[in-house]
Amino acid sequence: MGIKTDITKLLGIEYPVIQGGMAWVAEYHLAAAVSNAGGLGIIGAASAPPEVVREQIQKTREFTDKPFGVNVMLMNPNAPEVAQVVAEEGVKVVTTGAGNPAKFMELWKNAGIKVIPVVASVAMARMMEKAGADAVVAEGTESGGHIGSATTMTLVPQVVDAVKIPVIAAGGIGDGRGFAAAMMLGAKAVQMGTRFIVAKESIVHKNYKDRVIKAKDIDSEVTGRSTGHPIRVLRNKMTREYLKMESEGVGLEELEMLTLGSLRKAVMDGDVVDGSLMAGQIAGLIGKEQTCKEIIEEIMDEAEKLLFGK
Ligand code: TUI
Repeated sequence: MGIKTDITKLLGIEYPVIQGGMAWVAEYHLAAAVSNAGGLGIIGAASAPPEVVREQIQKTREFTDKPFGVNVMLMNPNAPEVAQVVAEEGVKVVTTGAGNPAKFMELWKNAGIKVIPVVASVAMARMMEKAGADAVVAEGTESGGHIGSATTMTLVPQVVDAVKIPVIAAGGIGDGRGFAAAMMLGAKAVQMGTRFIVAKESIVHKNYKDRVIKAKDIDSEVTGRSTGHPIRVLRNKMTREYLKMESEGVGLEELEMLTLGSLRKAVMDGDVVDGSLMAGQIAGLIGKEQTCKEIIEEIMDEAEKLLFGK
């Protein structure tokens, strides 16, 4: 049966589990697999050119007839064109990250799209509700990639109290216990990224998956705090060099040279030495590769036992 919430109803999905819009990782194989498993698969547009995003949407449709979404990364200079493609293609759901999507809200609402901004603060959640968002993802600093500063434990209940629209919890959730805890904080669904990096259907290079699987609780590091773009990644040679340069006050441009293309290197080439291994703090809990169906069903079974004593 599964747990039905305002979010399963809003999105027409079976389980209240949404996949994170991870750059390079969240492409059509993963998105279609998550949607086919009853969650909401997401294509991460990241820095991809608009026509590549269109192709990804069309590919996803070949592999699933279930709802799926696109994450629009707002720091991408191409975001306006990507926003347009998403509207033209009649995508059902958009999530956004790393910025304020207010300027695209009218375009998306007119196209009948459900808009779910990812926020890292109560103020941004309130602003998004006013702008017409259908729900928000409250993402804690435990997450991988670009992060805010509040923890999931503190952010989620404060956002729940501040807005009337449904809240989706993200950051540090990787199993049924995390799911159940999110429900206790008032969330109506969870968004997970790190656990889906190691999905069988994820195209991420084996070396990267192995680093996630072997990661311990304190193996992540935050680079870029001094640049205003903090990014959580697993520790390696790249992070050691980056953090050293940051502490020496090296400029933004030189730092960006170090990370430029480094996520692609990690995901596609399996370069776990110089690559950027974005992952959340929950990586330490994740122990094996499983299909998206196995991941979602395991989490839902565990959560139902905890929440309803089944
Ligand atoms: O967006 C994410 N996670 C990401 S995006 C990404 S790609 C990237 N690469 C290099 C530099 C920057 C990004 C990797 N991981 N998560 C959602 C998220 N959004 N976390 C925090 C925020 C956020 C931050 C500020 C949302 C809104 C916001 O508003 C600022 C403003 O006022 O515009």
